[in-house]
Amino acid sequence: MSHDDFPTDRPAVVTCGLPYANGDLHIGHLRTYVGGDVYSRALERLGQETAFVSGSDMHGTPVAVNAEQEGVSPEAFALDWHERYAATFPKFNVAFDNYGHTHDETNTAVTQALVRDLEDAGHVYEKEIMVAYDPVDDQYLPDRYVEGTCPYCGAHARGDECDEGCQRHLEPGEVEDPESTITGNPAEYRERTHKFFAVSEFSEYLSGFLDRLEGTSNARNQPREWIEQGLQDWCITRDMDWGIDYPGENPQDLVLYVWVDAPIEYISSTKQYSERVGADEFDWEAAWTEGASEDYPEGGEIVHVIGRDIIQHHTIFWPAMLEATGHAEPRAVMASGFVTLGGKGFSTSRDRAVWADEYLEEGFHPDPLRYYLATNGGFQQDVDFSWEKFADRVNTELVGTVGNFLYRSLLFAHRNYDEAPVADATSDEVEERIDEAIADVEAAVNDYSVRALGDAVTGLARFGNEYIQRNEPWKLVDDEPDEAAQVIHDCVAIAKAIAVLFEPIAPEKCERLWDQLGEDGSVHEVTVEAAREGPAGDLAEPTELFEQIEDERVEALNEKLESRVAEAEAGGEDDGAGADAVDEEESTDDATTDESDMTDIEPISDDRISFDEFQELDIRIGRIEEAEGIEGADDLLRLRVDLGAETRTIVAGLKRLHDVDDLPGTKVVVLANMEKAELFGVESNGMVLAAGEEADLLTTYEDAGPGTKVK
Ligand code: B3M
Ligand code: ZN
Repeated sequence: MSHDDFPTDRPAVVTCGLPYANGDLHIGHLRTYVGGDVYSRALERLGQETAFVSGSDMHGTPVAVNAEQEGVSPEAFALDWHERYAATFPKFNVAFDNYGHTHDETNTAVTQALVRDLEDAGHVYEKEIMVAYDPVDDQYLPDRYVEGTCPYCGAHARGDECDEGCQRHLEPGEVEDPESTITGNPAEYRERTHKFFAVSEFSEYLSGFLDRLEGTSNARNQPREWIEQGLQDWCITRDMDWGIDYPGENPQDLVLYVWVDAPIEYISSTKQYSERVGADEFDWEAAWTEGASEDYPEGGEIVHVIGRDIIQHHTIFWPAMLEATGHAEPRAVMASGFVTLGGKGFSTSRDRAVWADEYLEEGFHPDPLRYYLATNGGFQQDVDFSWEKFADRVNTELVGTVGNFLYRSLLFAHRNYDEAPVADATSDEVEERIDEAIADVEAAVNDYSVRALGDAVTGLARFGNEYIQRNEPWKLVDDEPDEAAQVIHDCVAIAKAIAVLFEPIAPEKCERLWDQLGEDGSVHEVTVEAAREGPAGDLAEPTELFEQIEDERVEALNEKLESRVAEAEAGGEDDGAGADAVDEEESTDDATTDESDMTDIEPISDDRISFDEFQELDIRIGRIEEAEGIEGADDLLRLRVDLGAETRTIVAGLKRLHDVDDLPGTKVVVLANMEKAELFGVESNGMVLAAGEEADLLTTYEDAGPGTKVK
C-alpha cells in the first residue's frame, strides 16, 4: 500500500520526540525540534490540516537518577526543566500547537486507559524476571540505575540501552556484571514479577508496517534487521516510585516503564490541543483512533520526528501498541542524525556542546540557525557543527542569495513605484518558475526532506538574482517604463513567493518580509496558493532581512567554544580538577555526600591494553618551575615544567585545589606526548598527572630528575 501524496483530506499530527526533562537543551536537540517544526509548517503551507505536538518526558530513570543526584524530588526537578523547555522552544520559533508533559492528568488517564485496553485485548502477561538489586542500599535498580556489560556486543551499557555499543534496547536482567550507578555497589539479580507486552506476536504486522512506512530510510532498515533476528516481548513495568502507576492488579506497586507513557503523550498532547481549540477545529480522536471518523476510519496522518537513537521505540514498540489497541498507524518516521562538534558527539557532562540559550545570548536570530540545521546535510546524516560552517551558509546563502535578491529588488521597487502590482500580471517565465518552486516544496514534503525545502527557496532566489541581472530594470526605468515595471512586478512576485515558501524554515523573517510587501494578515496562515497570486500590497521601505557574520566574530566564537571544551575535557582527564566536576561536587547535597565518599572508587577496567600501547605513552618526570593563574579561568593554572630536555608550558586544573605559591619546585609526572590543547588562549603542551577529586599530584620517592622516563 502506498500513501496518497500530501496534502490529503485527513488531519495530520506531526510529533517530536519528547525531551527528557533533565538538562539544558543544545543545538543537537534543536535539530529534531526545528526539523519537526519546519515539516509541520510546510504541511500547513500545502493546505494540510496539521497539529504539531510534543511534551516533556518527565518519568523514567534518566530523570529520577539526576533528581536524586541533585537531592530534589523527581517531580519538582522535572517540572522545572519542563517549564524551561516550554519557554525555550518558542524562542526558536518552534511553535507547538500543544506542549504538554507526561506527568499531567491527561497523559496519566490516557496512558492508563490504553494499558487497560492492551490487557483486555490479551496482549499482556506476567513473568518472573531477574531484576538488579542493590543489597547495601536495599533498592531495586531499574534501567539507568544499573550499568554493566552489553550481552550482545560487550560494550559498557546502561541498564536499558547499549548506548556506547550496538544501541540495542536492553530488557531488565540482560546487562551483565551489573552495578548501581548511584552507589557503585555491585548489584545482585533478584526475582520479581513483571508485566510483559507480547510484542513478538506482532512481528508479521510490523514487517508489513515497515513496508508501508514513509520517512527516512534509517527508520525502516534498522528495524527490519531486528525483526529478522526475532523480537522479544517487552517488559512494561518497573520497580520504582516515580512514574505512572500500573493500572490493573498491582500488588508489587509497579509503575509503567517510561517508554510506555512517553509516546502516549503524543496522543494526550493532541487531545489537549483539541480540548483547547474545539474538536471542530481539530479532532484528536478522529486522528488517533481507528473508526472514530466515518470519513477516514483509518485515522489521521501521523508523522513522528525523532532522533536516530530512538528508532526502535518508534518503529517496533509503539506501532505494536497502537495496532494492539485500535489506534491509527503512523505514516512516517523521520529520524534525524546527530549534531557533532569536531567530529565528536555532544556531551552534556563535558560541556562539549553549543547550548540553545548560548546561541541566543550571543545575539543571533533563531531563523539562521533553523536554516542551518534544516539544510546542512540530509536529515538522517550526522552534521558536524562549526561556527565557520554556520557563518559560511548564512553569509553565502541567506545574506548573499536570498537576502541580496530581496533587498535589491524591493529597494528598487520602493524607490521607483509606490505600489507593488505595477504591471497587470506576473510574466509567464516568472509564473512558471514560481510554480516550479512550489512543486519543489511539494516534492520535498512528500520526500520528507527538510533540506530540499530550503533548496527550493534558495533556488528560486538564485533565479531572482539572475532575472533582475539579466533584465537590468535600472536601465529601463527612464526609457522603457512599461518593461521596467514588468520586471519589478515579477521580482516582487518572486519575493512574495519566497515569503510563503520560506516561512517553514525562517518563520519570523518571512513574517517581516510579508509586512514589507504590504500583504494582509499573517504569512503563517496562507497556503502556497498565495505564492501564485502575485503582489498585492503597498511596499514598505525594505530593510535587510539577514545579517552578515564577520570573520572576527567567527574567530571569537570559536575561541570561546574551543577553550570551554578543552577546559571541560582537561577537567575530566584530571579526574575532577576541572570546573565542571568541582561545581558538581560543590552542589552535591549533604545527604548524598556520605554515599559518594563510600563509593568513590571506580571499578577497575576490564579492557586490557597491550605493552605496546602502554609504550606509546611518553611519561616523564618534570619539575614545576613557575605557576600562575590564567585570566578568566577559575580552575586553571599555567605551569612552566622542566622536562630535562626542554621546559614546557602546561595548563592544569589545579588552581582551586592547590596553593599556587607552593607548586614551584614540586616534582610531577607528566604525559609528555599528550595532544596539544589551547585553553583560554594558552597552549598546553603536555598533561600533569594527578589522582582523584583533589588532584593529588603524582611525584617520585627518590631522586629521578626532570626528563626521566616512567616505564
Ligand atoms: N524521552 C528522549 C530520548 O530518548 C526520550 C524520547 C521519548 S519520545 C516518546 O531521546
Ligand atoms: Zn551492545
